[in-house]
Amino acid sequence: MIIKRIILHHLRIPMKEEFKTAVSTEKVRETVVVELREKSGEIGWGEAVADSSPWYICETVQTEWHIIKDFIAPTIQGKEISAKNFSELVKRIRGHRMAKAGVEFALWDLEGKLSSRSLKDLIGGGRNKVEVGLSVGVIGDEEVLLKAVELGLEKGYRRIKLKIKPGWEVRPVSLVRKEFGSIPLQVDANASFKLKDLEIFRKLDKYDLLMIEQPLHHEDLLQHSKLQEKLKTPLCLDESIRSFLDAEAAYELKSCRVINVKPGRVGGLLETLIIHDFCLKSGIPIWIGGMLETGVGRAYAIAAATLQDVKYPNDISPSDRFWEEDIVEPPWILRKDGLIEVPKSSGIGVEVLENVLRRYEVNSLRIDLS
Ligand code: OSB
Ligand code: MG
Repeated sequence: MIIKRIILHHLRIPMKEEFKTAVSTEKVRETVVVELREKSGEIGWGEAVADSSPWYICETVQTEWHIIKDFIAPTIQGKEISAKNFSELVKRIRGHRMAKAGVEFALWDLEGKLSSRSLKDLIGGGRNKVEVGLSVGVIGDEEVLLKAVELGLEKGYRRIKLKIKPGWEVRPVSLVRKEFGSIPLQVDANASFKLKDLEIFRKLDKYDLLMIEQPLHHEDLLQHSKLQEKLKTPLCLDESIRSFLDAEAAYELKSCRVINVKPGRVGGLLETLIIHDFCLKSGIPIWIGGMLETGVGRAYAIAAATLQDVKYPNDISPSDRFWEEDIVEPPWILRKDGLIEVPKSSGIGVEVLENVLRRYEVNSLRIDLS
């Protein structure tokens, strides 16, 4: 493929409900939707999933814009490019994995459309439906929390993940266990604790959680290994796994027993496949995380969730959880049994609604490569 034009769309979309983690509160989601025009005229869509602030990871909408415009675009100009050789082409650019993934995703969409194959087929996924869990923000109010969990279970979500932070950890877990019994339950700390908080984790260890996600520093592997050794609950790493090398080191160091793979966080679907194959071989189950993506980003998460080593429900909420109107058609729908169907049609399998996209667009940039 030869890319003739890149169009960046900076979107600002109000959220139906606020989403609060240990480190951030989101009421409006900003994101960069990447549109690629191939020389055949075919269009591919991707999403660079960083937010407006670097609270979760170091990238932001603005750094993605800068890296795509000033480094990725000139690097791919005039080159014969594929979804699988892209990461090699841009490897001189260090880090900035979300920016890279935004473009890489769109290349997979193009490849799918040009060969009439779905994303799932292109990456060798198996399932026709993927399991979905609910990620419940740091709510702070006990009644509101229980209501949110009840509603989630009613809607069919297959597990509940509670966001925790210092001061909101054991209590919400004990409340939910007491009210809802042995439901599949896990927690996510977004790197807000320290090793010296061991007593809190020893308490959490008694609640039969599926896993404790990213308790310690966002770049740490060593301290997680020390914590994992002391707990029977599996630790799951999210922020700390930026690439295959991190996954390999985490395995060797025994820093976790589960990995949350976010295709955007690790630089795209190719790196997702490399991590997947390594984890499968090494006996580390994975699942696919979410970044409050629009329907474009969700397509890639859903494709990744069809892979064989995905052994837990994924953070892939349907379009109507956060969006009044998603930018894709049809929207992603959660079935009553907690599954989302994987599209069979070519590329991302959904259509981008350009009129809706325009409504949320606050900036756009056309980069001609010919
Ligand atoms: O840590 O998993 C996380 C959302 C934004 C940033 C970080 C995280 C999350 C989620 C996923 O918990 C929520 C979703 O996309 O459904
Ligand atoms: Mg997480």
